[in-house]
Amino acid sequence: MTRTARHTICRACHAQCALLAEVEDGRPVKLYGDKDNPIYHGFSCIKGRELAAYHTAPSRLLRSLKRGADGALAPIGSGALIEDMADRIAAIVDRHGPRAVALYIGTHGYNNFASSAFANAFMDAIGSPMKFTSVTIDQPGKAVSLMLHGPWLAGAPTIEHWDVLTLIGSNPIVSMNGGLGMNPARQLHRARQRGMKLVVIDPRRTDCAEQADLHLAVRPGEDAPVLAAIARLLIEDGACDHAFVAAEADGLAALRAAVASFTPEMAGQRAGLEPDQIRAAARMIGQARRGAFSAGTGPNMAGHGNLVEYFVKVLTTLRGFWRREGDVVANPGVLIKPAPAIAASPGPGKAWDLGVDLRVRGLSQCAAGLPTAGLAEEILTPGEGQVKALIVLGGNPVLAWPDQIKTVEAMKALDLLVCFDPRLSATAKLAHYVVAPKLPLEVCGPTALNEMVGNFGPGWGYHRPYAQWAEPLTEPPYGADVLEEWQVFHGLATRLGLTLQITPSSLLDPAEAAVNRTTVPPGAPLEAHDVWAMLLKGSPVPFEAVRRAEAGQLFERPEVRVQPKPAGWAGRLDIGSAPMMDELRAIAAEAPPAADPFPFRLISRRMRDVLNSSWHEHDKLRRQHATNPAFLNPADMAALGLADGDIVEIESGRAAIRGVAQAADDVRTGCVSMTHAWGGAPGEDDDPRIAGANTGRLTAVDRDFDPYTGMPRMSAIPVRLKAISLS
Ligand SMILES: Nc1nc2c(c(=O)[nH]1)N[C@H]1C(S)=C(S)[C@@H](COP(=O)(O)OP(=O)(O)OC[C@H]3O[C@@H](n4cnc5c(=O)[nH]c(N)nc54)[C@H](O)[C@@H]3O)O[C@H]1N2
Ligand SMILES: Nc1nc2c(c(=O)[nH]1)N[C@H]1C(S)=C(S)[C@@H](COP(=O)(O)OP(=O)(O)OC[C@H]3O[C@@H](n4cnc5c(=O)[nH]c(N)nc54)[C@H](O)[C@@H]3O)O[C@H]1N2
Ligand code: SF4
Ligand SMILES: [Mo]
Repeated sequence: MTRTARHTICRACHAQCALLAEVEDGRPVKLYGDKDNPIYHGFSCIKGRELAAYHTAPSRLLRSLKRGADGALAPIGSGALIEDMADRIAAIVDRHGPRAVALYIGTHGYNNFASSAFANAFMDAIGSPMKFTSVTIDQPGKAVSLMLHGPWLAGAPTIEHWDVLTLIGSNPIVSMNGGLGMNPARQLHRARQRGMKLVVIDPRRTDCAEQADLHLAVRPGEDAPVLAAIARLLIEDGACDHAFVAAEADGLAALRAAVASFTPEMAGQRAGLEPDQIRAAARMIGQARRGAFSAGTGPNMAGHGNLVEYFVKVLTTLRGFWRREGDVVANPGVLIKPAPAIAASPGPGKAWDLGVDLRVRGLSQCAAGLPTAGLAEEILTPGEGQVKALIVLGGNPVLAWPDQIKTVEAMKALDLLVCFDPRLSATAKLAHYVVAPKLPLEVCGPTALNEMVGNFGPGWGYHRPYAQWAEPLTEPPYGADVLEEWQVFHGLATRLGLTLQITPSSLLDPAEAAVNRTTVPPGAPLEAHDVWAMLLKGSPVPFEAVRRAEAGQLFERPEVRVQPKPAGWAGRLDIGSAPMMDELRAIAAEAPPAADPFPFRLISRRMRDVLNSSWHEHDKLRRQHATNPAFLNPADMAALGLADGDIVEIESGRAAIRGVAQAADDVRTGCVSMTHAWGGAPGEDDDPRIAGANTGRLTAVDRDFDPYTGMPRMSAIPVRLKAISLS
């Protein structure tokens, strides 16, 4: 037996870490972080190190499944699968029109861009606009607020230039969300050694909060008042960069008026903080020469997500923390072509009503996409345009969407549910077809996803011109009949005689991407490399060069400096957006809360060893937490008469779930901190000690929802608790 070491890319989450694999007889036997990698410096997490086992897990589907006349799922060969599915889709389009077919791309539909590109092209080819993704149940406020504020074309400086970082409900040391880049703990350590200050606003003392200079343990859902108070203090105390604001932004007067009532006392009262804590944060931010703000899923899901993300941008503008004329652009792009580096903004754009309307709750396509929180109702609402077929690509609606009760009802109401999933997920269990895909180490691909998310904000993606390419490291297990997702969509199109137009992922400008599409006629012979050449068309570094970067490397790029704003440029940022200022005024006008029948707040979180609904069955990773505990402050545990391992009933206005209580002194009192995407479907998961509990069941999509994204509260959910016993 010979053991060889090979480079590969972990594709278990968006971070795309560089791994070294020890391969024996064509099988990876050991995976670990590559300490020589210039970006990751040896970083990996347990999921990446266990990625090989993920490929050979007993739960993995090695063949696709079809539901037969007897109602049971049975294996089907990939050729027959494609023909069968294509005919079912065609019949639905013929009978109900193309809008009856919807696509939902979840977390694992992005890592291989070929999957999402072919899925979207297939939807275009059948003529359906009903393309949904998990982005609208994640942090949609990022895209919505970007349009309300306007993008700053030159972007933000990278971490080595920050004197202060403010994290609002995000824990990148565990989640790899934005803020700290790759190898987040190392980045934070180095930045702090250099003197960077860290402010964390989070009801939980997170891994990042442990290292913060200031931790504001905010009451869930009360971030907007705190940020408004910080904005007010910056403006009042002269820490606002008035020259930058005057030159580049409109709306200061409207902002000043809207934040006027948000004194540190008023915001502190709402948020359960000392006014001096808010003053201290404003001072730290106000004294920094440069810095950054990054918000995560917590506040995005806690009721005022757009407003919080809007304030992230407004505060950046008030402090002039953007990249300026003459600054070096640290990463001028390798796989993804960035916006032109000009010290200017094209100005705000439309954030909703972007062309496609849903038939429910007055929702429309927003800047983050079609509201996924409205899709279950689209399926359940009869009439012209009703969705009858759903293709789920790497997602798990039953466990991950808000309002689990309605979601399951919708999945069951479909004429056709297709799930691309390597295991029989809670959603796949309800499907008519389960398509078994190849897994990451069996396919080729680059680090394009992580470079792409570099556009989400500071501390996302790569802070250097880095890329890696991976060839397949291993074959699918013996006897498997699995395809890449793009091959299935190409097969469906071929069967239906449809031509696919493949849009490059490298070109973010829609007009430029459109003219660089590649036409794929039905039956065209295609290899994975041909597909990647289409997807990387127009990339700053040509595909052929990237393909040689199997170890992951920095690329020599001509230096790019931020260019001055061209004469006569009209676009300006907007820091006083009317709908955002109205939302803020409505918060200020809220009456103080009366006696609350639901006095606790259930708050979202991530756990290191699982990724949403994935990795729950993995033995090695289950050792720490077999399920998703209900983490509670010890004082609350005592008051409720709960001990570790006891069962607690968590009841909202919508439903009740049962959780396993666990004391955690990092959780603010009055909060239950619990991760999502566990449990089974309603009626299925009796014992939370075995299956966990589904927090999505506590929410209702048609109550307390955001008018633009349709998202109900998925964090800061009002609940009441009581100890119960399970017999
Ligand atoms: N209450 C509450 N709800 C939430 C959240 C929260 O914090 N609180 N978080 C929200 C967020 S941020 C998100 S992103 C969504 C997640 O929503 P989803 O993306 O819909 O959910 P996941 O559980 O990530 O589903 C991923 C599925 O992909 C499958 N899979 C794994 N590998 C592959 C592969 O290689 N190919 C294919 N085709 N499939 C694969 C997995 O088995 C799994 O079934 O949930 C949201 N829901
Ligand atoms: N290990 C691991 N990594 C993951 C995932 C995973 O499941 N496991 N999921 C991936 C996905 S899909 C995503 S979108 C990212 C998300 O990445 P992050 O947004 O960083 O996710 P979390 O670690 O849950 O951090 C959210 C924080 O918000 C806090 N919070 C909850 N409610 C509020 C509130 O009202 N206000 C404030 N200020 N804070 C609040 C929580 O206490 C928590 O610490 O992580 C990704 N990475
Ligand atoms: S952080 Fe994500 S990409 Fe990196 S090793 Fe863990 S799962 Fe893989
Ligand atoms: Mo997410």
